[in-house]
Amino acid sequence: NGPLQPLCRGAFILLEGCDRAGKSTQAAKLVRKLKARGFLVEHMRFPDRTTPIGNMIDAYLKSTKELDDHAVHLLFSANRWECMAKMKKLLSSGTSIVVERYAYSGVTFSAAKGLELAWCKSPDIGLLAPDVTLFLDLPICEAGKREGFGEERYENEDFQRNVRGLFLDMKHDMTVGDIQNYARKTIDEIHGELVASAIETIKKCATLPLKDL
Ligand code: DGP
Ligand code: NA
Ligand code: NA
Repeated sequence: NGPLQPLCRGAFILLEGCDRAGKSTQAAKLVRKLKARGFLVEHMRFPDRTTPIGNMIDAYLKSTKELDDHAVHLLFSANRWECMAKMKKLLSSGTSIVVERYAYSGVTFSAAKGLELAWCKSPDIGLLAPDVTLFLDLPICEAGKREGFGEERYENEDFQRNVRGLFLDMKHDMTVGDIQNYARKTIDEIHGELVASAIETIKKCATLPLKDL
């Protein structure tokens, strides 16, 4: 008969950064740690290559398919839109999500090809907004030395330098969360800071409404 407990929603925690910056490693470690601490959490990544739209994106990234730059841009955005229902359901049922890449990658990768910034942003307007964006900012020359760099389209140092510049320009744009830089630290140091930031975000957002980009 006491007061109703407010239903706590999950937090949308986004990891962004250039290629080979360590997002997948950090996302996996973060999800494991949050689960071990008793939080409900799921790991997601964009592009989600498992859907029909994701299959087209995958073929494009592996250069087995050529596509117009605008068409590709819209496919990446559509790939985020098709996951919105699932993401909203998880968050509103109290599960947090750790997501690799999102609309920042969408805008920066296309703008780095020369597409107009405002045009690049428009298809992502209305997507669920992240509660915090954790930007892994590895120097491009170091990313370029990492295993596998160069296997996919976009993985060349000049292009990645452009993308990084655009990421940094967008710091105060398109998000309601902070962007934090995690450069030049060890995997475990970065991990510790991401865990602290994620837990702070989960607590802070529990009773706040979800927002859109
Ligand atoms: P990943 O699976 O995180 O390595 O991403 C694959 C590649 O696709 C990587 O080079 C980044 C790029 N990418 C991710 N999201 C987008 C997007 O929305 N638009 C474009 N053009 N590229 C993207
Ligand atoms: Na990649
Ligand atoms: Na990755």
